[in-house]
Amino acid sequence: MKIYIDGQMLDEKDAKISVFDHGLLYGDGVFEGIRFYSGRIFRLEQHLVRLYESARAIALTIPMTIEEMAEATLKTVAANGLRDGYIRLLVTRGVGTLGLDPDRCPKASVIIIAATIALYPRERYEQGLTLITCATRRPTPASLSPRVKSLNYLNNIMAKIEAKQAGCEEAVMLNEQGYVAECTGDNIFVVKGGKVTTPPTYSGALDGITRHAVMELMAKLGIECREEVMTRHEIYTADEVFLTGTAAEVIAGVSLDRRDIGTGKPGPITLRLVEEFTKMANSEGAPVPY
Ligand code: PXG
Repeated sequence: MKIYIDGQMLDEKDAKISVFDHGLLYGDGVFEGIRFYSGRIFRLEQHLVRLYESARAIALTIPMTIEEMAEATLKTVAANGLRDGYIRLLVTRGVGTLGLDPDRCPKASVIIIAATIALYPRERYEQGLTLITCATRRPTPASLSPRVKSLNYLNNIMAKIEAKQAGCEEAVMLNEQGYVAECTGDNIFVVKGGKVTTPPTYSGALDGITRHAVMELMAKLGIECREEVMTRHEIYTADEVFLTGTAAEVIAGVSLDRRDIGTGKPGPITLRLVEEFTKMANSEGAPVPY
């Protein structure tokens, strides 16, 4: 595997970062997870815009332009000869001293990994995921905005641990007020009476790229979708629930807190969107220069 670090394409065994990198010492940095399908990177520009916005929000200067970043990302995929897979792109604050001060880190580091990912086994896409509500809340925007895709994912990891300890696959995370925000690495959608709702970003949801793509698909298919503040009640009483995320793609949620959602099986709107998303993902994107 070839990994991009700060302008160099390195073998996996040589792809190392300093123990003084503030990305490691403090989780000081931002990242993206991006998929590519059939030799094209899906929504590359949207991912990079979000990356640069996350960086801007934490006052981190990325030492290359967005165009240079796009080129480096495409080249990393090409160098690995992969046609379908997953990119992890990180920008860390860089090497600094043992102290919080980011001004002691003269240059941010850029790391690009192109690999493959399988979050869930195939049968989960047919049977759906079991969900629990976790006690860990989405952080309030009064601390770090939940819109920043930062290298500190401990909150989400704590939520994932809760889900797994409860014997479930995913956790529904509420915000401080108790409204539904999202899952640990996915946005959430609820279907009722043929209409779809999803929490707005101000409920604590990340502005997901897959969320946007699926909303576009629904508009095209004539399925009404609205952003609405919601509680767990809407999930308990839904006909269908589905999650969207780069890694998970589109996947059904079939129970919450051991209560079946609808029939307890993936519903027709979810299955239709899974199918349409696969088509969309395989028919657009920035071509990789192999
Ligand atoms: N919410 C959160 C908190 C996320 O981290 C999404 C929603 C979905 O957004 P996109 O743009 O990917 O549609 C994410 C995505 C994983 C994993 O293993 C997922 C994410 C990051 C790291 C790992 O599922 N981010």
